[in-house]
Amino acid sequence: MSDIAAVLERELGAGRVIGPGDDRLDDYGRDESPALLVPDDARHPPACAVLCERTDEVAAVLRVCAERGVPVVPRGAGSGMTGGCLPVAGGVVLSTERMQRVVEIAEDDLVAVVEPGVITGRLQEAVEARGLFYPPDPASLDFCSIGGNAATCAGGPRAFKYGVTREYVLGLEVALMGGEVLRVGRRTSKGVTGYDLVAGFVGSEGTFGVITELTVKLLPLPPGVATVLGVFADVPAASAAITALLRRGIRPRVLELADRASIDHVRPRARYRFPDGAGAIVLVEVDGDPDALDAEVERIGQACEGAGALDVLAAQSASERRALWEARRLISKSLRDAHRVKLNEDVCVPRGAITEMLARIARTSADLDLPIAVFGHAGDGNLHVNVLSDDDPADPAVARRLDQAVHRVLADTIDLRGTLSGEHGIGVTKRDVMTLEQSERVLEWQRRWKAMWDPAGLLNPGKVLPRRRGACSE
Ligand code: 2HG
Ligand code: ZN
Repeated sequence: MSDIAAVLERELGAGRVIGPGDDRLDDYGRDESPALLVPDDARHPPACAVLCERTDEVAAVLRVCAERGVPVVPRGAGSGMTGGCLPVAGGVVLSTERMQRVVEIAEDDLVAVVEPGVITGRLQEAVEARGLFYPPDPASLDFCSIGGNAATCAGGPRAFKYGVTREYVLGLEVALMGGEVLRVGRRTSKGVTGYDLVAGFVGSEGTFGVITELTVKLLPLPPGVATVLGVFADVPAASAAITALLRRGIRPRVLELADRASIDHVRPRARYRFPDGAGAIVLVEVDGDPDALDAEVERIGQACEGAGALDVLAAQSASERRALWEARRLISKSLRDAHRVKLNEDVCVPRGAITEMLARIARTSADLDLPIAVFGHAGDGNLHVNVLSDDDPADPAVARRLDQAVHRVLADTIDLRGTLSGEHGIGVTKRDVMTLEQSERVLEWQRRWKAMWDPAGLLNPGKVLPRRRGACSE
């Protein structure tokens, strides 16, 4: 066992440190990010992984590592898609996966207090059983954890109506490099006392501190939900339906889009039988008073039909709703299973620019002869652009084409006044393209912000901010 692993085992006790030689250690050097997007100099196995169970243990790890100058990489469930929890400089992976307690669900206060390892879907079930609602619903909700959601400010389909994780985190307990433990924020829904430190920690991808407890806002559970699927011949028709339904004053909680390539990948697996000629789908969900939902569904149907829908399906039962969601949630996995390479960008463009963005993506796909599947949260302009290939990425010509495709997607996003990541974060895979969007001065102020919390740069080093004078590979 390495030196640091032995020290931490003495500190935390037996069975809590996964050291070199243990088969499980490899898992702590991986997440869901595409290997091709992780820079070569950022691949390092961790020295060890530590399974913390309490705040004082997290603080102890941060103290011991700070004293010895060892990097620490916080990790939730490892479901991130941009390498935010990869140990790119080696060091200790600090896992909060065992911190799984729902400390409190306070019905009258409309808050829950939870440890960071609680699986998001389990929190939702626990509060829904009491008539309450925690809206953020990342696609990975069955296996991602709430601490990781807060660290990356995760989104999800329901963000269109309800907003992203940041809107639900009221207060945090965080442990800083060196071992100090702070409580920031509040338990009330409103509050403007001092600077908004919670907003800074949320989305900082574990580079400011390690979240050890969260106080999250809950809402009353909407009494009714209705789900509608519109199927169209192409993306422009689907976009026209989206515009039409928003102009009718409908405020769906979900407004999802998927293109032909995405549909073709889920078609063989989904229970819903997509009509031939399906070139785009729009998944719409509304919630609220059950008596009012039928009329809303009717208006959504009219908006879809007015835009030339090939089929409109309003789910009549919980099982039909599940079938529609299953088709949507299967897209990411189906693309991954079908191709040797799946490079997923997570760009966000102003909603009015979606059709233009998709047209540009189609040109990039044709010019570079690479299939590109696009799906995602159209209501927010958040598009998951997946560049696909079955060729060997070790072939320099293939690698160059893939790199060009990704850079064209990013450049078009910025050109259309969008942003590089809508919900997956920057991590390590997008770190060096930050300069496409943000000025050197803005990056410099962010470096100072990071240095305030972690002057020695030991907490999750190599993430979010590009190296000085960040290089873009094109
Ligand atoms: C989703 O919305 C996820 O399904 C995954 O954010 C996105 O695989 C992807 O590109
Ligand atoms: Zn998504």
